[in-house]
Amino acid sequence: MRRGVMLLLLPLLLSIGIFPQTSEAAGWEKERMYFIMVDRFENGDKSNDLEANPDDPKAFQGGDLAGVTKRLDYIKDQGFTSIWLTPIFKNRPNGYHGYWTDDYYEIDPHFGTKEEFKTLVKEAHKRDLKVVLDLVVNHLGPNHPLVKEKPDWFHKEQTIMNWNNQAEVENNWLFDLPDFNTENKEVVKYLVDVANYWVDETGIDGYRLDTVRHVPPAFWKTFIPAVKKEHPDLFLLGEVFDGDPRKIAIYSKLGFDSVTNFPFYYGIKDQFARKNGSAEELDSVYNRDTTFNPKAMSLANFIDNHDLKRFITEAKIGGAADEERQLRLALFALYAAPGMPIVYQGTEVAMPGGEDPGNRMMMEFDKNDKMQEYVQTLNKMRKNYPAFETGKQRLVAKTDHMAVFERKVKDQSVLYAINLGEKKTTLRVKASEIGDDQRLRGLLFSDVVRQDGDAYEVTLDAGSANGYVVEHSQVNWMSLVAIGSIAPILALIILFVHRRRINRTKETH
Ligand SMILES: [Ca+2]
Ligand SMILES: [Ca+2]
Repeated sequence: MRRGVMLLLLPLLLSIGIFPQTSEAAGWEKERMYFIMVDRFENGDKSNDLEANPDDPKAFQGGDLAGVTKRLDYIKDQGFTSIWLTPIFKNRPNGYHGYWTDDYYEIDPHFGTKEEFKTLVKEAHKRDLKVVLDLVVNHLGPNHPLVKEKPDWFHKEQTIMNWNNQAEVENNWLFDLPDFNTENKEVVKYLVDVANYWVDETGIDGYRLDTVRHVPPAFWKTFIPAVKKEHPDLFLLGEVFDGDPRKIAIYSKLGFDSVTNFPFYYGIKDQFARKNGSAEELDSVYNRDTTFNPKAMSLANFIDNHDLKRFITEAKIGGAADEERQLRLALFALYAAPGMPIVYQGTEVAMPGGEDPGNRMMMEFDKNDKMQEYVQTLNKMRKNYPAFETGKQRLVAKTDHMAVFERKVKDQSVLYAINLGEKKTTLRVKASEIGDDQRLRGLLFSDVVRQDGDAYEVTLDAGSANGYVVEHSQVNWMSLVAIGSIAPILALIILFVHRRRINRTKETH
């Protein structure tokens, strides 16, 4: 009987909006990306290990495409929607990271074969996981035949010395790596063809373009439309290694769908990787990003990667009271704040690691299942409450170490609160900020905050965080009318069942 009533009520409840529904158009900020360094992830095929040497962290370790395919279910179960792989093309010896291309049209034998890559993409798509490939167009490996065959395809050999001189950053060599002369039209065509080839051949969903600020903007103005002309839905994520939001904005405007948000990264590192940081920093980062960049919502956020010390190690250096707790808080901010979250392999099991190669140790899948569960919860929170994906952000209450933010889309409002301090703290969110007669329902751990006079009191323990969905505390009048209108029907059903029971009772006696 009770189930019958629920079935009757369900379409009604849905139609009057008691359950959250959202329909905001969004792009890749709806993705939750997992970043894989192929050589350091999973050894799925020992026969391609070649000279891999587990004792030398600067040598190949044996990870490969078959290993990634094997772990797709793991990635899916963690709650991610896309993967980004470090470059997989044939590399110069010891190019385990893939950034020293020797052949743009062949897979490095340590990683596997073209067929294995096609299988990876197919299996990822079966699981609704998108695949983004790393591509380097600034430079290639010194052994690439083009270096000798086409000397006019490269800038004059001189290493970048002054990193503040943009002409030098764009036109000089990054260490000993031959720098493409992208002013040469043949070079542009060659690189556009490479990009289109791998999409046509394998069906990948996008590229993460390496060292973007080392390539003149004129190249991107040609490259991006040329690739998008063939593949309009292709996702292009540019790596711009710069903490200045004005510089990030320049590249956003060139047509990348997303650009790495180093200003967000530095904000997190400065305030979360220590004791008693300021959660309000997330407001400053967002305001700076949005002031300069109309595409700020689509920036790619991260708390560490293969070029940076791992977050938990930064927290140790920063003197945090509990490094793992700080990692949880940083991950929470990554998922709650505007921008597409990217998690670097190993961060979900709290792997430590300093500078390269310390930050590139072989993935340890069984290191920390509690942290994995936490990342699953964060992925679910963002998935279930789309305001976390596309909602605009507003600071609604703050004190020294704690802050409460609102994220809002048309028909959904969520809050998130972070306490970076070492004391339990209560913040009063004024009712004028989020409306009267609401209740805040906790998403990470259960908590219901009701209106108290002219405010809502949000309390957090030291070093903790929570997300909240903002809901009406009472059923609104529309719901009452709707429920009222089905009351006679319910009464009839109850009467009917009751009578049948009486009849049955009579029959059995
Ligand atoms: Ca292998
Ligand atoms: Ca260059």
